[in-house]
Amino acid sequence: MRAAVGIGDIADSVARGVESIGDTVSETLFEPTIRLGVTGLSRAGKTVFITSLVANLMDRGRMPQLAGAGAIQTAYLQPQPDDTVPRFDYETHLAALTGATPHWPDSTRAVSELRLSLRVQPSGLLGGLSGPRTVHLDIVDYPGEWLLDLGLMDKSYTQWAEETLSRAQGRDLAQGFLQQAAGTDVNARLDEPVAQALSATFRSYLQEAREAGFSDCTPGRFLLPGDLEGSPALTFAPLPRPEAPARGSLWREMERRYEAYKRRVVKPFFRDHFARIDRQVVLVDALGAIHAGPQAVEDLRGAMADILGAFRPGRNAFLTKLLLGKRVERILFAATKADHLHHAQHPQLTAIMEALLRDARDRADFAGAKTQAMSIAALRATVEETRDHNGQTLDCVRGTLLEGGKQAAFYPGKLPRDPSRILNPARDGAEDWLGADYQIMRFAPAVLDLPPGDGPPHIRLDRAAQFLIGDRL
Ligand SMILES: Nc1nc2c(ncn2[C@@H]2O[C@H](COP(=O)(O)OP(=O)(O)OP(=O)(O)O)[C@@H](O)[C@H]2O)c(=O)[nH]1
Ligand SMILES: [Mg+2]
Repeated sequence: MRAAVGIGDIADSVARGVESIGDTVSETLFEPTIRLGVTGLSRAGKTVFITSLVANLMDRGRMPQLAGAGAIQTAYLQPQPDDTVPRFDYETHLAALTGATPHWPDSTRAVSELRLSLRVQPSGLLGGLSGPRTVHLDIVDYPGEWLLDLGLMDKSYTQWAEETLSRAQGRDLAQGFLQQAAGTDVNARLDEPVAQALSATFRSYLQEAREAGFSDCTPGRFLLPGDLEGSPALTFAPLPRPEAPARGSLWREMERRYEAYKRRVVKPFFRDHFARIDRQVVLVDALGAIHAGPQAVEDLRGAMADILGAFRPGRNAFLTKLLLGKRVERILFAATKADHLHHAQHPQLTAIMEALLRDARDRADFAGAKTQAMSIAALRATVEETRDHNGQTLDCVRGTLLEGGKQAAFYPGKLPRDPSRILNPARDGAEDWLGADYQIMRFAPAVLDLPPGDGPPHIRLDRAAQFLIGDRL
């Protein structure tokens, strides 16, 4: 019997409007789908997060904080609903992490998707009466860099080029590109090699700017081209508008390609992926940035504010139209790789994440979405160890070093209780952390000997799952 469909489920599927058109009626009514977006800047830990989450949802022994875990009878992978999106290569990534000689998975460069279906036995009064139901969890992995392109949708080529060129004026890194642009007759007839050379120089400038810690590096596909490498939509650059742009000129063609980029690259991503997300996790390598110094933290703050800005649709006319009132219901903002810190320091890391989130939220609210900040490790690569050092006890972590393969215990430094001690020097442009030093070691994933029923070890992945999907189980 399948009578116990909650009013909430029906209301939900109605609210999901656009998406449900493609679903069959029975699927919409009886088999609710949760679309979970997983994003973060490159190397933030997206692939490891998805792999470990799926493995821990299939074997739930280490998921005590996921309240609905007991109700899940089975979890299994199914073909995803979107035929044209690459499948998230779960098996390969899991084999990398849990094989005999575990290693971190390869970097991924484009959007991918995986459907995990959960057979759930509802609890409560009606639960016992109805049979189990199926909840589909569609997990979508996409680069955070792509969200930064949202700002382009409301901008013409002239506006974008003007802003980009004026920002570049003050930067040493940009001088090569600026000179090349200044030496080009932008109103001359398009000459493809000239367009390509300008675009190539502009792109290396963007990449260097990104590495130097600037976060306003659009177009996002210039940093992470995915499968569009070399296509005309990615072969443009900002140029000053001539008085009277001639037909067939370099400037006109650049304008056309910029518009093509918006129409053929940015818009489909927001329409086909972003606009359909119900729940979102934004992963952040906060410890990596703290280790790299105040400028990296300030850059991270800027990029996170921009990324989170995409979840406040009211600010962008294009997105408001696209979403038709639908919104992301929950956003988890998670510091990853917390296994680099002894748990005694996790509250400090979480406080830094909360401060970053508040900073983004203060400027406008997330249209009613629930938000939470957390420190997690999707795959725990260390164990904790307390050591005596010159009469003091130090809370360390121990693991296998990625380089050399030796075991080592290591003390990362003491994070301040007050997050402003990290964020203020960053904002004030400090060169380094006064009187403090933060270390980070790269550990290899540990060799695992998993008891039946247990997924890979993690830190608070169950709490993260509870926040993201617990209410829907
Ligand atoms: N110790 C530890 N390291 C982690 C964890 N998650 C990720 N890492 C490290 O971070 C690196 C990047 O993780 P990925 O999951 O590949 O990150 P990504 O965001 O998918 O990266 P791209 O695909 O390149 O954008 C890994 O190679 C590990 O070195 C974790 O839970 N613990
Ligand atoms: Mg990846």
